[in-house]
Amino acid sequence: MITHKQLDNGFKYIEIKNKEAEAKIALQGAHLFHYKVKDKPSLLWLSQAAYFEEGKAIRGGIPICFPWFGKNKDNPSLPQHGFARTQLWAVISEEEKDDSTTYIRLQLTPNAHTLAQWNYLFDVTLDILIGEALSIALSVTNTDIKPFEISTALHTYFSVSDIETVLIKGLDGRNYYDALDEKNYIQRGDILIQEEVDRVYFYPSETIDLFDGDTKVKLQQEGSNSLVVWNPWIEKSKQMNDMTADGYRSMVCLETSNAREDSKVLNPNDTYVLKAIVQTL
Ligand code: TA6
Repeated sequence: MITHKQLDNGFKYIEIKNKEAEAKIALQGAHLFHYKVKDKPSLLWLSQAAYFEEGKAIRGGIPICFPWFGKNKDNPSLPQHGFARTQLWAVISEEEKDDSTTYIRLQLTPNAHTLAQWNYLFDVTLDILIGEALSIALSVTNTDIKPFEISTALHTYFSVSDIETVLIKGLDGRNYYDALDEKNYIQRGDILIQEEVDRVYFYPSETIDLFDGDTKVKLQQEGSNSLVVWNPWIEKSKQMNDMTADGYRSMVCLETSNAREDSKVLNPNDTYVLKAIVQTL
């Protein structure tokens, strides 16, 4: 079942329920903020203090970062992670493919606001498949007559039972950029998080595994040569109005991206696809 809903403040979202899974997608940002497979815990983390308001990104789920990830290189005063997550997207397709798979396609095209921040013509779509697995694919086409450079992310917040006991596999031996001290390192072994972490890993395995007790979450990436790992920990959380004091303990971001050196230049008519498939095993 696909239902279009609205909060009292006018904030619009789509609710999806099928035999295998349920999900919620906000039209602002094409933001998937809930996904749960039957008899399994919610896969995505959502802050208890998240805003559901026009112009504010939702803290949790899968924010879409486009056309830049992090700070804008040329103008750091522009909004972090680009405008896609606070723009209203259009639903251009919705279909119940079978009783356990639902498909939604959303689209973002330029308007006065996007052109004022980034003077390029583009066609961006997000294809979401809700079923036993979650598939999410961001397609960017350059519809301009000049090339442009993009850096994007599916900034996925995973829900975990206790951050300090979680293990992330698939990054051993990879180079990473540490945004906290702005230096480069090589990862040795699997990742255990017991402090603030904000890193961009390059050339990760195609499959990243997140171990949380008996639960294993498998993340497969396509079109991505970088993966961001982030947890704000205690002090950074205090600086965010949409994080509760202990919210950081139940989340970790594993962000399928093309960040930093992995950014892409698209010539006119080029299309770039960034995709993540996630499944709880
Ligand atoms: O992906 C990691 C990161 O870039 C961090 O540096 C942190 O700022 C985070 O994203 C969240 O950004 P936001 O703009 O949503 O507060």
